[in-house]
Amino acid sequence: MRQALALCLMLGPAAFAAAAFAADDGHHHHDHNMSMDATGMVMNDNRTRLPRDCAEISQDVSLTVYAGVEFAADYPGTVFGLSEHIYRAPPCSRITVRFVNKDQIRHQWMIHGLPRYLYDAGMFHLEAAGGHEQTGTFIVPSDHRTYLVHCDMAQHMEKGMKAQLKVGMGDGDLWAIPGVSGDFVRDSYRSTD
Ligand SMILES: [Cu+2]
Repeated sequence: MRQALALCLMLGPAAFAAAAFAADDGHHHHDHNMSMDATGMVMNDNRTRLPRDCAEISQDVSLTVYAGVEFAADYPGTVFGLSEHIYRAPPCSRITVRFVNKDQIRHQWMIHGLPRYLYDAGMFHLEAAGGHEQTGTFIVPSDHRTYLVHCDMAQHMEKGMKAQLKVGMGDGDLWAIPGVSGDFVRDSYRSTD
C-alpha cells in the first residue's frame, strides 16, 4: 500500500482510486486506462481504437527496449540508458512495446503528444519495477511526426533516458537525444576544433 500511495502522489486522484483498488485485491487491477501490479504498470493501452484520421491499422510494429545503466556507457554525460533512442513506425501503425528493465530501480517508457481523445493526457506509459518488464500497445495517427519518449522519474531524462519515435518521416529531431542530437553530439565534434 505504501507503494500505491507514493504512486498516487505523482499521478493524482484517478490514480489513487486505481491504486487503492489494486492494493485491495493484492494482485492486479484493470480498468479502461490502467493495469498495474507489483511489477509495474501499463497506462492507456490501446489495441483497437483507431485515430480519427486512420481508416485502418497500416501495420503491426514490435519494439523491444531495454533500460539499464549499461546502455549509458556509450554516451558521455549520461547515467541511465535505453538500448535504443530512436524508433520508427509507419503512420496509422499499431506499436507494441516490450520494455525490459535491467536495473534494480524503477524506469518508465512514456510517450507524449498522442491524441487526447484516445489517450489521457496524450500519453501512453509503461512502467517497470526493477528487474521486471511490461508490454503494452498503442496506435499512432497518420501525420508525419516526431514524438518524445522519456522516463519521467526525477532526473532520469536529463541523465540519458530520452528518445524519439518518428512516425513516417517524422518532423525533425528532438534536442538531446543520446546518439542523435544535442550536447552528446556537440561534445564529440568540439574536440576537433
Ligand atoms: Cu528511469
